[in-house]
Amino acid sequence: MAETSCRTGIRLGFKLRTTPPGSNNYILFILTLYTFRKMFLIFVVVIVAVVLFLICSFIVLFWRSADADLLLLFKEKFGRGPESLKGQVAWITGASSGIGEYIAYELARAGCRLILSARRRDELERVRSACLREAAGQLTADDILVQVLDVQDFESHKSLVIKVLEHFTKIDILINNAGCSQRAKWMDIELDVDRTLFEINVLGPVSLSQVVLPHMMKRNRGTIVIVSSMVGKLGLPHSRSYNGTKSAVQAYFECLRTEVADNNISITIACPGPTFSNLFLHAATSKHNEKLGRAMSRTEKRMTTDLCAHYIVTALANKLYEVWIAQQPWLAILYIQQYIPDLGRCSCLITQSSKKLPDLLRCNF
Ligand SMILES: *[C@@H]1O[C@H](CO)[C@@H](O)[C@H](O)[C@H]1NC(C)=O
Ligand SMILES: CC(=O)N[C@H]1CO[C@H](CO)[C@@H](O)[C@@H]1O
Repeated sequence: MAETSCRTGIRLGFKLRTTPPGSNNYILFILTLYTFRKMFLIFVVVIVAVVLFLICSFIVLFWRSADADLLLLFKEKFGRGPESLKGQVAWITGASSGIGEYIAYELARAGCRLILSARRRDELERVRSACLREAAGQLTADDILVQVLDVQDFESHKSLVIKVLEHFTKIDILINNAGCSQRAKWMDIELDVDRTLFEINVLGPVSLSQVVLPHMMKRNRGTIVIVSSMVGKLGLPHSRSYNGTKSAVQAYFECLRTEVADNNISITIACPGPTFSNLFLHAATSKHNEKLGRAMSRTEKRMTTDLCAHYIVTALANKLYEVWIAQQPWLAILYIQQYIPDLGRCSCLITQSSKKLPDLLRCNF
């Protein structure tokens, strides 16, 4: 080996020494080209570095402010807007406050006719008046129906559907938004609390959807929305029944999706992270029939209710199946947990023992 390269060296040396005297220009040209090539390379490297830097900064800036999954963000920019739903009839449960109330405003602005449902009639009437204002003349009083409904009163659902159909003759969209959160230690929770939350968060939406679906199937169109939660995707301390029910409701409607796709019926499951609402006022604790009764403080790091509602309506307009709506770092945690489950679960952010991020942990969903 060594011998060969040595001989090559001698051969090269010989060649150089035997260059004819008249070829100085030629050598100069090669040298210039060589120098130029070096500069050219440097130039290319600098340009590539600058472009990479710009791309990376853009990604970092974009990612830091991202507050929904990437497909939803894309559709929000380039997909169909809420106005594409104009004229459709949408039924919203839990419409008297929080995310449900703001979904109603978003749909009213889009020109949808609405059925507002919850248990408190006076609150529904307030939302109805606000919807008529938001609609800015697109809707008349007849276009918004207030329908008192208790999701746990399964027996009543069928007759309510008949009443709604008498008024509007069709239901295009059913938004199962009513739900109940929780704050209690796993070990302290009474089984009755699990039962109640299962009825409100799972069986309620299942029962109502089951009586609306025959109508949708007959028309060969329709959309069912489930307002789930980020905890349907990952566990949080102190919310066993809530986490369990949100996880369950997603599975129930995933099964439905597989059965009704041929009927042109789409399912949208929205998983919001921390969002401003009255969730904690009525949230469950460990005791049966006890309410947490806590208001959210304005200083908490949460998404505004109207932005969350806007994303949910965008997801529905674009027929997206599952969307995540959460600010950082929750969005990043969701991505990590979804794609690298073990890394996601060892992240200190979502274990109770984390002392470093107390503010984040005070957040609930
Ligand atoms: C499916 O439903 C959409 C409305 O959600 C409608 O525009 C479309 O025409 C329907 N397609 C068929 C094949 O019925
Ligand atoms: C604490 C807990 O039960 N977390 C679960 C919440 O639901 C998801 C399923 O979507 C599970 O993966 C979590 O373990």
